[in-house]
Amino acid sequence: MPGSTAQTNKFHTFYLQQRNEQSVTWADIKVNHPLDYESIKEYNLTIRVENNGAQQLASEATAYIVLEDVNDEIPLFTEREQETVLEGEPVGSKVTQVNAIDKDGTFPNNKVTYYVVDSDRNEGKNYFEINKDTGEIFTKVMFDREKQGAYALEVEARDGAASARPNSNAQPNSVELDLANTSTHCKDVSTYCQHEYKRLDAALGSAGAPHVPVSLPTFLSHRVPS
Ligand SMILES: [Ca+2]
Ligand SMILES: [Ca+2]
Ligand SMILES: [Ca+2]
Repeated sequence: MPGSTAQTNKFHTFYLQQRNEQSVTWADIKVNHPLDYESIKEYNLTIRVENNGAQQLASEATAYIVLEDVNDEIPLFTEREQETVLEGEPVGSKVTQVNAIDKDGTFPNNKVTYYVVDSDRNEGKNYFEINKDTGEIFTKVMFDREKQGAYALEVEARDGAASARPNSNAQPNSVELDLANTSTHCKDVSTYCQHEYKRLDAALGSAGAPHVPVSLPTFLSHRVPS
């Protein structure tokens, strides 16, 4: 019997299918569509049985259905940023901190670990390192703006269990983020800095699209050095 809420089967998430075995009638509880732990974790179904006799008799029972979490959510970065680091700063200086959220309901399906992407096209991989637990990014070299003024860095967020998504080959879910880092020596000349930022924006607009089929927030933050 459908109740008044989703948890009590208002939307016919579950249905009963009767079958007869020898002289016993069974009722199997089946689902009409896939369930999502992140939306509803428990259901509470009222099941009613009636006879067909002249005097109608009936009784009701309650079935509690408790879902188990699977690793179906992908970590997503909460922002996509450009950051600056001053040239001449010592090795190990903190540049920024990235953050990704995994909406899975339980550990380790929602445990996020960060990596610098180890690919040839990742320009920044030799210049920055990332704390795998916190997402803090640090410099590995001392920068010289006259040699190179900006670096593109790709970082990855990965969750902590084999994926339950189709075609995942039991690998964790992961997503990559392109980050533009610029080394600058113009801390006090804000007009010049803004010009530099605009130039970076333009570059990002054309070439900075995420290269994985996962939607990232298009929010791009500016932090003009003060
Ligand atoms: Ca889910
Ligand atoms: Ca996950
Ligand atoms: Ca899940």
